Amino acid sequence: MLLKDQLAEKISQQRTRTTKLLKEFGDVKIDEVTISQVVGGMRGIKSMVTDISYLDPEEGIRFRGYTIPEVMEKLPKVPGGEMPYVEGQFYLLLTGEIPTLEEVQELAEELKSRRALPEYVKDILRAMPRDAHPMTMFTAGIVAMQRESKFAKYYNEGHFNKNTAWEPMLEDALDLIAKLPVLGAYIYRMKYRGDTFIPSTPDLDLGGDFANMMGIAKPYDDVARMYFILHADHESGNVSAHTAHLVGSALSDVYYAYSAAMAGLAGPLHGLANQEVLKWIQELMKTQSGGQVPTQDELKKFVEATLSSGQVVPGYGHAVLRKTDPRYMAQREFALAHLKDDPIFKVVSMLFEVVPPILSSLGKVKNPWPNVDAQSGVIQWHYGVVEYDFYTVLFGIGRSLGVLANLVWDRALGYSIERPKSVTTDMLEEWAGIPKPNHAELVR
Ligand code: CMX
Repeated sequence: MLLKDQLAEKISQQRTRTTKLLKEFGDVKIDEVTISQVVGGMRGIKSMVTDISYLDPEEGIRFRGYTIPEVMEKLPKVPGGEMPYVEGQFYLLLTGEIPTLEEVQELAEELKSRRALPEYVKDILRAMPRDAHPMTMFTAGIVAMQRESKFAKYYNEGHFNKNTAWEPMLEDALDLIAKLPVLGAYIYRMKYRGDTFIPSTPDLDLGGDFANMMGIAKPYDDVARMYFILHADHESGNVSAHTAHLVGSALSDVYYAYSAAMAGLAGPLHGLANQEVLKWIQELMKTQSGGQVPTQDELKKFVEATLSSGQVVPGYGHAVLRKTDPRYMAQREFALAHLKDDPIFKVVSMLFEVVPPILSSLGKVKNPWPNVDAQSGVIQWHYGVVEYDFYTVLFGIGRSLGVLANLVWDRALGYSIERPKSVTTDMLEEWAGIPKPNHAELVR
């Protein structure tokens, strides 16, 4: 496989760099940690390494050094489509090289041969209550397939070796990336389309086949490709990527690690925000303007009511980014070209003007600008995916590209089991110089 040959070469170069850093420069200090970082979700602490993507707070994400517009321009395009091959994004994330059309097509063929979803996964999904959240089904489907893990088999048969562990990890990553769109579409058609599963079509690429299995006509194939490419990775510290890295560090395989990551993605402050945005916009249109596009004043009133009830404005803000998310802008560009008259898109555009000044005026929000989730739901809605609790599954299919590339590299470079140290509140107070309260003060 061209991908595997290129990856093997890169791994041997990268191992030399990592070994040198550890052996010769292991004592070099790179950061200091404050109490607010320790108590406040480890924000900004530099404690993980990945070369797959880097999130600059001012510029946004770069995949292997390329900005989103560069990735969209340079990756080989699917014949007849506007968007690149999703497979090309995985090739880039894994090897750091923009693949040729031949390299992408070889990988696409490889993935096609791994698409089949085991029958027992379908049985498990069918045994679940139909009103279970699609992310619950998606997570369960992934963990159920753990018995297929080639890495677990390799480990259990006593073959574990730090030099070769990445190879069965790559096998698992390829299997899972190929199966996730089938799993997602199966859940969608079972839950929302009267159990009418559409089988995979072997001559279609990953994005095209997903659109086909969802039963949605063009240009939804390009929507799927764009969506999966944009959601592929956001460096390693976000909840889903970090969870997979943590679980994988115990030498758990891809199925365990990625199902755990999906449980994190299902949180309202992370991947669930895209469904929250659509729900919130529809509530806005229903309560403020009788289902029509609201005026700026009606919109402002709703934003303020959201904030005063103690809720966050979904789709706005970010833990690292400090500007408008370039993934928002890439989707906005697509929406302007394909659905600019859609009433929900009009509301999304109005929110882009109205929300940032309101959030800024609170004085505490570090980033008042929209993130990826503020834009993605409306595009799905426009093409008929109106069941918004499904949107996080779409995010989860895309996120596998970066997270699983990282897991392969984690094993290639033999990263250690993750085990940060915790401290007690007493210790923090002592380091802060706070005198210990006496017993009388404590009971007062
Ligand atoms: N609406 C209202 N208040 C917000 C806000 C928003 N969109 N974003 C941040 N704030 C508030 C925080 O709740 C926090 O308030 P308290 O001090 O009272 O707790 C304060 O501003 C400071 O927060 P921050 O440092 O700017 O942001 P955090 O790193 O704590 O949180 C995030 C980041 C994404 C969880 C937060 O901005 C948020 O809840 N946004 C809405 C949900 C959302 O869109 N999530 C998707 C994130 C995208 C992704 O997963 O990639």
